[in-house]
Amino acid sequence: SAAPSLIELLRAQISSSSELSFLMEAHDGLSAAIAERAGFNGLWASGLSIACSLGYRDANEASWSHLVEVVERIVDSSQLPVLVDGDGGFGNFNNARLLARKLLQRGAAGVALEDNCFPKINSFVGDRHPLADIDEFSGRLRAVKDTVADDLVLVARIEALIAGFEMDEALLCAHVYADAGADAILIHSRRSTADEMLSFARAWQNRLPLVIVPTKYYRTPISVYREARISTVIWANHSMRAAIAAMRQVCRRIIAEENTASVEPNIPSLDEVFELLKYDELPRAEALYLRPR
Ligand code: SPV
Ligand code: MG
Repeated sequence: SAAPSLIELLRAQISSSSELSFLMEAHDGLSAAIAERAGFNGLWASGLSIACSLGYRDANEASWSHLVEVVERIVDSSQLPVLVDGDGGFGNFNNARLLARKLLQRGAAGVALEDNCFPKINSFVGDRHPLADIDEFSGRLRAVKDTVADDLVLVARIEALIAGFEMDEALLCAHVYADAGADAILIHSRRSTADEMLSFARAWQNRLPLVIVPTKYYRTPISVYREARISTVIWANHSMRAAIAAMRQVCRRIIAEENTASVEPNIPSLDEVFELLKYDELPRAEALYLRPR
């Protein structure tokens, strides 16, 4: 039988609550290739990390078309399924379904939509986060579902706990979004412990698979998520943050030493760069296609 498609791979990862899956952040083709080589089985096209790599703030400063362009590079640079951070869908139901259709055309395997208003701001910035009306947001989900059907995994992301609402509100949203056709629920929390997320998981009882983003509660051992039957963990921004640290270090050294001799042993050689991006394929293709017949 044919190899499973990227959408089938992502659906299998997200829908299994018996095996925990991991999605690694990618923000460009290079970070996607590195995550794949490291052994990850799926990618998270992070809005924060993509914005950051472009020099934008995670506040819908990059347009939907810009996001789609970056996603194409991420999809092209690995063989992995890509779950795209679609923010709130860049507007109302119409913008959301347009985004989903474009992401599908560019080879994404899934999209996560969050229940906030345009323009959004990153969940960890400030403390006032206006939420979308629950019915209006459900309309966005239904419009996406009617547009892409089962060709894209649809993750509904709940920002109620981020916005300071009680657990009951978050659960109500999750049930309404499940009814609207979501394939999985992403429950977001800004707490430094997993307690809030775990009490949601207990009450939710896996009506749909749960996706989590333990950026702030990173001290929690992974066994806790397995016991709670979480389906998917997203490492949302760590390659981007690692790149900042590495680039800072190399810049500081070069400016101080006016020479690159001491940084050279600590950075990948150009040959490693060429290997990562498969330059060796080119002479093989040349032998096939440049040779006179
Ligand atoms: C992202 O990676 O852009 C996310 C996760 O949406 S968070 O930054 O936690 O909102
Ligand atoms: Mg985001």
